[in-house]
Amino acid sequence: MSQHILLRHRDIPHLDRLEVYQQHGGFEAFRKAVTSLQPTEVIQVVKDSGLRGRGGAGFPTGLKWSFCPNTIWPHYVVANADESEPGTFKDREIMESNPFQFLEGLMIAAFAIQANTAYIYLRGEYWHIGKLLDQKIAELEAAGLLGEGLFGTNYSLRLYTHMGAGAYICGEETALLESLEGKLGQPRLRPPFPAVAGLYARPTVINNVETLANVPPIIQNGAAWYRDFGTDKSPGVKIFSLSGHVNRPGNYELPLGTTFRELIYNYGGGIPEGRNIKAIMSAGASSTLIMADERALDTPMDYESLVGLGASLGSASVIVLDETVNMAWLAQKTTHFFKHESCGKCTPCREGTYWMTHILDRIVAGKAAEADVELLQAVAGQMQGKCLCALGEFSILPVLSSIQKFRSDYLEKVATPSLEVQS
Ligand code: L3W
Repeated sequence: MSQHILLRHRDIPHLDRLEVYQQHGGFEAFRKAVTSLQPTEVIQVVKDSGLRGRGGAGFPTGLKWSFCPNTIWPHYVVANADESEPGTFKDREIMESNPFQFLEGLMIAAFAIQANTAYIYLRGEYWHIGKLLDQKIAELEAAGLLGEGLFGTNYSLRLYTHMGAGAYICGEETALLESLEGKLGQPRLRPPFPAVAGLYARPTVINNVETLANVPPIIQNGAAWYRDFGTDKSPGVKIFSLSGHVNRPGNYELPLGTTFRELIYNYGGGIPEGRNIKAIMSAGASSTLIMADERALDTPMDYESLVGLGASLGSASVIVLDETVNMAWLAQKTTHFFKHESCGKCTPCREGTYWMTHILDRIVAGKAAEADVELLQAVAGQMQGKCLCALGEFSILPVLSSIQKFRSDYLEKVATPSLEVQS
């Protein structure tokens, strides 16, 4: 897009400086919300805009905010900045280069649910961003945009950053809350959802960084303006993190509903050395592999259309795989990742990722029999629907889809059709 809504720093130099951000309308939306709108009105605008969660699940943002009961206090907002999905690197760019837009969105969310305290939970590897945000928060306090009695009203707000320790599972919202409370980062059973019993068992809204960065322009320009972008059911813009076998990897802010073909060939410059595309992962490692045929390439990337391919948009980390990739090898890589990141709390995920890794290691090493492919499929199938959180459920997606769609890649690796070679 020629003019960005989220990656505005690409159009406006030094947007990470408070005075520059304010010269370009910064914090007018927050001021407008606090001084002239009721919290319920803010929630209604966000609901009307159709904004959906950009962290993976696509849950309607305004609806999530409206779930916080007004009978239990205090309320909290937590920004999920634990960006850990392989192939996802969009929140990093927002926080590094357009930090005030994200912070303003967080502040508006806090006002909307009348929270006086909000936290930013960052993955451990983003320590430099934690320091940067601490500086920006101090600048906002000095400028009177954060603190007590904002704009002469009785609304007060404080922001705090909190560093994780580099565990993927802490991107799962309830594991994040456990970690933020100082406990081991392991998921809680839901329900209750955090909107009712979250941080310290109080109503808590947890939103991804990109979701929050959408909020100031929505409040400033209105819900109808936002709906001019994207599709009817998936309005707005999305940052697609494009990586893998493309000539120009990177973050691309595009309307939801842009096709894979446009992203990969027009923006990403196509596949290196003119090779053929073989598969696409649309949601990082947590993806069902999409066979990159003509139909798939012309599929709009939004929350609805990918379902037709048996896949999902997730956080829109689009990984492109060309014809040189063996999909059994790919499944081995993703499974090793999930095994390493499994928190161990639930047995299906802890044991399942362990055994899938072993079988895949054998297959990729050429030491397996064809029956091992069936065994792998059976292990993955036994995990399905039985894990405590999405991590375990997602770990089987590349495995099952690669067996289903790229079985010949497995057969290429299978040394002998005899079970005797199993170790
Ligand atoms: C109240 C109900 N709240 C659902 C809320 C829920 C959550 C959101 C989505 O994430 C994806 C996956 C991962 N009352 C509610 C309700 N909610 N029903 O809506 O919930 P759900 O269950 O559809 O998805 P999920 O399991 O929370 C699955 C990705 O999210 N994920 C997130 C990672 C995000 C980051 C990040 O933002 N930096 O790391 C991890 O599992 O990939 O696509 O808020 O509470 N009846």
